[in-house]
Amino acid sequence: MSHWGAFTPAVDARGEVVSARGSELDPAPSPLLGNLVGSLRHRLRVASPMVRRGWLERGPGPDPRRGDEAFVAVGWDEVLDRLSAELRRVYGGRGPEAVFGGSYGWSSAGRFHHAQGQVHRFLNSLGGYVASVNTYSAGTSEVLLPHVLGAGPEILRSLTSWPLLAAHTELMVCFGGVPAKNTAVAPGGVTRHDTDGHLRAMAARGAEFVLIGPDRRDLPAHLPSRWLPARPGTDTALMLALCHVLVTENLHDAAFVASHCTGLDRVLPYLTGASDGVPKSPRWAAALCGVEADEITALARAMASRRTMVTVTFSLQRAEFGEQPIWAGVLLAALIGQIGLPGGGFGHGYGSVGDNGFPAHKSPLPTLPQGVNPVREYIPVARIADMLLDPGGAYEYNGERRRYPEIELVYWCGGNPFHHHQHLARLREAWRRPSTVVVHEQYWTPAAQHADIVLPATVTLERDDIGSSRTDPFLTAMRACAAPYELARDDYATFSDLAAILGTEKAYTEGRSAAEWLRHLYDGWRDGRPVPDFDAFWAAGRVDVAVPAPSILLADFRRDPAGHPLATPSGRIELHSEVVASYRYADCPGHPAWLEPEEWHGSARAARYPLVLLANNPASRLHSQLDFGPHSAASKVDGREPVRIHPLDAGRRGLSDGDLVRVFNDRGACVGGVVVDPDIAAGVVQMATGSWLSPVAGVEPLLCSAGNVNVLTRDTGSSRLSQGCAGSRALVEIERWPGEPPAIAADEDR
Ligand code: PGD
Repeated sequence: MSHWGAFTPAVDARGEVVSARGSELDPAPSPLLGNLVGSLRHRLRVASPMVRRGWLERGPGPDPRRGDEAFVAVGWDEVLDRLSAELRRVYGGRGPEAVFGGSYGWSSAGRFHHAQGQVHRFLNSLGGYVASVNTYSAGTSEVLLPHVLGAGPEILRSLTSWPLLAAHTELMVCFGGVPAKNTAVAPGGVTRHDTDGHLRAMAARGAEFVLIGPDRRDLPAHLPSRWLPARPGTDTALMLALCHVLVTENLHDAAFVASHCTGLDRVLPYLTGASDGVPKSPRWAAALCGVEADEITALARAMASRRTMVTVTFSLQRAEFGEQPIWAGVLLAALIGQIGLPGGGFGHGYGSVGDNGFPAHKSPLPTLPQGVNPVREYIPVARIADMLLDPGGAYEYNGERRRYPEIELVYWCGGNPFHHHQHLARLREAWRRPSTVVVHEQYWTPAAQHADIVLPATVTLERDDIGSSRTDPFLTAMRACAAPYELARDDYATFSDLAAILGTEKAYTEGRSAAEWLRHLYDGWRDGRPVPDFDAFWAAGRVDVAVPAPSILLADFRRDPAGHPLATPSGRIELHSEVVASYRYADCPGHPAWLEPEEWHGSARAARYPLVLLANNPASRLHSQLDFGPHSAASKVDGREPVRIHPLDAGRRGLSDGDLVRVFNDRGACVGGVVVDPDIAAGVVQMATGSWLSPVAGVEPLLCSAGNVNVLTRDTGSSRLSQGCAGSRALVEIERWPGEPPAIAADEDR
C-alpha cells in the first residue's frame, strides 16, 4: 500500500522494484506507481548513518554551515552513542520544551511504521516535546470552521458522499475545480480510485459544472462545464457578488437562514454597501476578478434555481486571508438554502485529496498509541521559521497571544520541510539556529541535507506493516519483499535502541518487536468484529472493513436544528461570528469580507512581478516523494520543473516550449522549463511543488536550479486567526535563462 494506491510490486534478484501493478480492484490505478520503479536501490538512498562534519568536529551549536557542509559516514553504535548523549544533554538541561518534535509530513503508508507516530511516541517516552498543530494542507479551515460550522477536521471528513452527488446534484460550482491530480493520493492509501467514476456518473445524470479558477485543468475535461477564469485570489469578491445578487433579487432562502443561521443582519449591510459605501455588486466584483458582471448575475440565478453544490478546494485557503473564500463559500451556500440536502449545500476539498467525499469509518483503525506529551507549548505548523528565528517572540493565534519557545534540538521523521515550507531562504537561515538537527530519512532529500545527524530509514517494501486509511474499505497486509538497503533500519528499530540507551525502552517498546506490534494492533482492532485472525488476514493479503453508509454534510442539523445543534456558540451556522469579531483581527474580521492580498494582480508588487504563480500540488509525484522516479522525471523539462504559461505571456517574453527560464521575485529564484499552454489564464503561471531544492552556491537570494517553487512563496500566516500555510500563490516575473543554466545538485549522484 502506498498513499497513491494498493499495488503488487515485482522485485528482481538485486532487490529492486522493476514494476508496480495497481490492485485488481482499482478502476483507475495511479500513474504515480511508476515512481516506485528503481526506488529501492537508488543512488539517492541513505546508505549509512551520516554526521555533518562540523557537528562531528565542533559539537552541537548554531551553525551557518548547516546545509552546505559535507557529511561523514559513522557506524550505528557510534551514532547512537553520540545522539543519545546529545538527547541527554538537552533533556537534562532545558528539558523537553527545548525539543521540537512537530515533525510534520506525510511519511509512508502503514499503520505501525508511521514515522511521525514513531517519533512522537519516542520523544514522549523521554518527557515530551514542542508539538505542532494543524496541517499544511487545510490548516486555515481547521481553525476557521469550528467558529462557523462548529467542527473543523470532522467536517472536512464528512462531506456529502459522491454517490449522493451523482444522484441529486444538478449544478456543481467548483471554486478551484475538482483537480483530478490530487485524487490519486489519500493519507494512508486508497485501494479503489473512484472519484472520476462518480464525476462521470454525475455528468451522465445531467449535472453541469462551473469551474472558477485560473487553470482549466483543475476540472476533468470530459465533464460538461463552463470555465470562468477568475483572477487568482479574487474568489471571495466573486462569491460576495453572487450573494449580493441573491439578496437584492430576493432569491435567497430567507426561511433557512432564519431557522439555521445567525449573523446575516451583520453581513447584509456589508453586502449592500450600507456599512462601507461599496455594494458588493457584480460590477464591483467584475473589476476585481475579471469575470463579466452579467455572467456573475446569471450564475447566481442558476444556483438559486437548481440543486447546487458549492465546493471550494483546499488550495484557496492555503493563501493570505485564506479564511475568506471558505467563509464566503458557506455564506453563499447558506443563502441558497440547500445545506444538509442531498447533492446540495457546501463542500470543501472535493478533489483536494483522494478520500474526500467518501464516508469515514466510524470506529478507529489499528493505531500505535503515542503516549502522553506533558509539554503544553506548541506552534501552528507553518510558523516553524518564525519560531526558530524569534524565540520568545509574541504572536497571535485563534484569539490567544502566545510566545514562541526557544528550541535547541529539532527531531524530524517522515517529512520534508525544505519541500513543504515557504520562502526557503528564510527557512535555511532559521534552520541554522538550533544546536542540533536530527533527521531519519530514506533518501538524500533536502531535509536530510540540512541535518546534522541523518539516520537511514527503511522504505515500506522493506518492512511488514498494515495498510489502511480513514475511508479505504480494506485492511491490507503490507508484506516486506526486499531486504533493507545497506545499513538502513526501521525507524522503530532505531528508536528502540536509543530508548534502551536512554533507559526508556520499556515505555517505548512495551517489550514488543515490530512483528509483535502488528499482531497486537490487529488483535486490538479485531476485538468484537467478525473478521479473520491475524494469520488468516496476513495469508489472504487483505480483509474487508465495513463501509459506512453515504452521508450528507449537516443533514441531521438541517432536519432538526434544535435537536442537533452545531457546536458553535449559537448552535447555528455563524455567518457572522461574535467570537471571531471579538479578536479584532483586521486580517480576519467577524464575517467574510474582501481583503486585498499582497500576492495578487492588483497589488503594488505586481508592477515588478506581474505574473501570479500558482504553486500547487504536483501531478507526477506525491509532494516531494520519489521526485527522482521515472514518472516524475518524465514530467520535467530538461530536468527542471515545468512552468505552464499562457501563449500571450510567453509571446511577450519571447519564450517557447522547452526554453529554460529564471522564475524570480525578491525572495529568490528558480530554473523552470517552459510549457506554453492556453489552459492557463493569461497573467498566471503554474509550477508544482515538490522538485527537490538544489541551491546554487554563492547566489543570493536563494537560487534553485531544479525548480523548487517554495523559494518564491511568502512565509506568512494566512491570518492571525489560523496562522495557516499561505504558499499557494506568489507574484513572480519570468525571463529566458541567459546561456547555460546551473547544474542540478542531485544529478551528480543520479
Ligand atoms: P513529502 O514530500 O510527502 O512532503 O509536505 P511533506 O513534508 O509531507 O515528505 C515526506 C518525507 O518523508 C519524504 O522525504 C520521504 O522520503 C520521507 N519518508 C517517507 N516514509 C518514511 C519513513 O517511513 N521513515 C522516514 N524516516 N522517512 C520517511 C507536504 C505538504 O506540503 C502538504 S501536505 C501540503 S498540502 C502543502 N502544499 C503546498 C502547496 O500547495 N504550495 C506550496 N507552496 N507549498 C506547499 N507545501 C505543503
